[in-house]
Amino acid sequence: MEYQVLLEKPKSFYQNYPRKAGNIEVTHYCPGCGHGVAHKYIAEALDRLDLQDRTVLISPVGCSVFAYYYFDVGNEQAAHGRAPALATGVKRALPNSIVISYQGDGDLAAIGTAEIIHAANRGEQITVIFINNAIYGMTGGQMAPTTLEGQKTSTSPLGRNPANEGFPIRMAELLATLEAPVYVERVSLHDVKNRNKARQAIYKALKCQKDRKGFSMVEILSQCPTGWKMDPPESLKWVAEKMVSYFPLGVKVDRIDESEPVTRPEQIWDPEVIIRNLGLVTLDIRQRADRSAIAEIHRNPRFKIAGFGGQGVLTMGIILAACGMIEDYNVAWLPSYGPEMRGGTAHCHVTISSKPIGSPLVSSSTVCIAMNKPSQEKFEKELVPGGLLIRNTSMIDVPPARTDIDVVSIPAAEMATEIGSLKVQNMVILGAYLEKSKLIHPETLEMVLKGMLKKAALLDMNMKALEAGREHVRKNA
Ligand SMILES: Cc1ncc(C[n+]2csc(CCOP(=O)(O)OP(=O)(O)O)c2C)c(N)n1
Ligand code: SF4
Repeated sequence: MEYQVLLEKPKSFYQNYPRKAGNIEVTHYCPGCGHGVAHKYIAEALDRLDLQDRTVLISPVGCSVFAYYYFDVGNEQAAHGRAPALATGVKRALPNSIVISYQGDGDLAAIGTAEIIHAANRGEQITVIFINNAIYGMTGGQMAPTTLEGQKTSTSPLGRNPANEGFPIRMAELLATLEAPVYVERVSLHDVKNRNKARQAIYKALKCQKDRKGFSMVEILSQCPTGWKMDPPESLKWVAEKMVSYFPLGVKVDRIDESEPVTRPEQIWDPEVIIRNLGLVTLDIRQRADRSAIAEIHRNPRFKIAGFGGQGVLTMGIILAACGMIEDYNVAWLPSYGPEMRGGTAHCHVTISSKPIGSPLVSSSTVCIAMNKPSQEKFEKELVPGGLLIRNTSMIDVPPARTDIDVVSIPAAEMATEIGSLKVQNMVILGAYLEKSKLIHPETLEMVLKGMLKKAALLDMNMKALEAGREHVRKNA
């Protein structure tokens, strides 16, 4: 492999590192810390492989949480342990990006164990840089899953005892037992020779991703002088003498040469394919509501739909999202419910938009559907001025507190019971909403319901409920 020593600062770093506190010429890491060295090798490899403009670095929770201050690439910061999940999302949404999940051992091997194992097992085309410093550095030196036997930390003051705390986990070996990973190597930063090997391994892992070969991970044995209460030279010695003997260095898996470049099938993201696979479409005719007839407030709506579990709150959201997909909108549906089977509270966030959706969370809604009193009280506050509140007055005996919103009051539960089943109260509400907003073509909705409800009698009752809701709005307009 052609190798060139770079003496200048890699381009993939910012020239300086402006941040709230601290000297902008240097990083926030402690003197002698391994993170900065690992950062340098990543930046060098990105330069050499010409990947800077395509790279998204996911920083974790841990001492490296601020990696985004240093790398002049796309940056995201994940919740603790979730970097591989976020990396998966980024890579799948942007298949041409180069995605790096940068993680400490508390992050990757404790709280994030499930995420890393499943990302590796799925063969996500990401590169994981795993900094194993045998401790939780950021929070003051607690025991990590990689803490060595006998090692004293603030939470194992007598030394780690396997009888009590289990044995240190060898993550590289563990992931190497899986079928999918293409390249996994463990390296160390304790001397020049090993640093060069670390530099080459990081380059190789990123090249593996560039060549679309599959999942790669480099585990780096890295010194944490502060957490270990040592000076930097002592900490290097400790890595060499203690860590390397428990965590053997070297390649654990290398299937790069025998692996064909993988391209994930793009059509999987085609909404039409998804809708058909879900059985949501039974007809070929695709109708669209006339968008020019939709009032401004009802374009690109953001919903909060809430009630008791069992009131069809989540289903209402799914139906709306499915209708939006069929009519070529971007959609998001995010459910939230308690652990109870029935009777707990449930709500969902739904966004239907002709623009890209940044986040599925709806914190300020244009439509609030309240199926019961607590839902009205909790969520009407979030409506934008002029937004629409649809309230199921069968279950709400207080008026809305807001006076700057549009309100549709409808006794949906009573109307549904009259039609034949309390279960269709959500359809009464949906009918009312669609009549009011004109967002979705009636045939689109019928198509979705036909896909979901296979029994004719059930479909009939749901269609009646929808019509009853529409009729209510027409009469009370
Ligand atoms: C959900 C959650 N739990 C716990 C924490 C506290 N916390 C912050 S960093 C950290 C451990 C970091 O250790 P490691 O991943 O080894 O990284 P290092 O700091 O050593 O680089 C913990 C437990 C948190 N921020 N979020
Ligand atoms: S606490 Fe340890 S891992 Fe964190 S910056 Fe300091 S030396 Fe590095």
